Amino acid sequence: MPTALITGITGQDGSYLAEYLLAKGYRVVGIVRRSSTTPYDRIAHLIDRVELVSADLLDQTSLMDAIEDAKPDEIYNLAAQSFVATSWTQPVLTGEFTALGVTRLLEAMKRAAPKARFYQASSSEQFGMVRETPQKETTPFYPRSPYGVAKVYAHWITVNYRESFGLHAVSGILFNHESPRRGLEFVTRKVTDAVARIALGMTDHVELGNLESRRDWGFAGDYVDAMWRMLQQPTPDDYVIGTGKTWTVRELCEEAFSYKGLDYKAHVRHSAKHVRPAEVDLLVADPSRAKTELGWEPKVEFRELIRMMVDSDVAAHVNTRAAK
Ligand code: NAP
Ligand code: G4F
Repeated sequence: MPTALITGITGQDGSYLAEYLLAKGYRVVGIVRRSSTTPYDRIAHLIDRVELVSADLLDQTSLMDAIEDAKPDEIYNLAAQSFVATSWTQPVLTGEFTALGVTRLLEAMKRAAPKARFYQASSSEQFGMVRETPQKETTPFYPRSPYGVAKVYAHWITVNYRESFGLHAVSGILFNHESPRRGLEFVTRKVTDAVARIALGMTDHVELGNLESRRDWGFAGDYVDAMWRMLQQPTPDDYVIGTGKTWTVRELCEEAFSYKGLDYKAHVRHSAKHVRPAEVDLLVADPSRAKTELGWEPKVEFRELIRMMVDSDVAAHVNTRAAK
């Protein structure tokens, strides 16, 4: 039974990856950081089947201990300060978690499990002000936020440890991926949750920023399969993962509101509070290399994804009401 160590197991991707690897027969060890509460909502259904260890990307010793104890065959580094907007208000902390945290983890792996395979969660935010469209593995990076800058560092330190020390370390450059487990601050979930609350009469509007930016949105459940496939390759390399289609935030609103028979124009208000100091205007992947070499393709398309999220948010609010 192979062992996988997942940082960020309590996050959106970590929960889907843990499910996926358990179904493949892995022993799954997840790193959680100490908290006065136990915010394990996304993995509550898996809690008896995974092992949790306490460690933090800010703390070198705890990472060394976690790797020494777990003895992983595969390490998936999904932990990060992952919300782009927060990276302007907490730029130093974002750099510590999202950039230097990766060096700490690679250093721990080099010393405690040099034969393990390492996955780094790179991001399409690294393409930022895009140099070509669609974006592929060779497209130059031009990050537009402290988060994007931190991810570029994390990407290159992963390449560097591969080339310097022969570690089997790869980066998946993943475009936006969403699900009913997406954090409420990200725009897809913010919109689907608002549609649910408006449809149930709990509120009448939602405040958004820029409606014209374009994203390549896929389903998180499909993307964790790509992570695993990358680590099974005989030679470590980096891959772009996305759908190859792009939608504006405005089109996201149209789709989500019209699904419940609503007109987004009557419910979406502009708020300068949600406009970013620098924007990433257009992201769209060229995932052809992943298709050819990994045999990976997305299964859930945009409309199905948004409807799945609206349905889930409606059900959650109905259940909460019933429980009161
Ligand atoms: P997420 O839901 O925000 O989850 C982030 C995880 O990181 C949480 O489990 C969080 O733990 C953990 N974490 C944060 N700081 C930590 C620290 N100092 N030490 C240990 N754990 C820490 O993010 P996601 O959407 O699942 O994304 C997973 C990874 O993929 C992230 O690295 C993200 O930047 C990257 N990525 C995401 C997308 C996307 O569209 N989702 C696209 C490209 C790349 P707590 O629960 O304790 O907060
Ligand atoms: O949903 P978002 O916050 O995601 P963003 O910034 O694209 O980042 C996500 O995807 C990255 C991959 O490219 C990941 F690396 C990262 O960790 C994260 O998962 O914003 C999407 C777009 C932006 O253009 C933003 O300006 O939506 C626009 N937007 C407009 N109004 C808004 C809002 N975004 C948020 N979060 N909230 C708004 O009110």
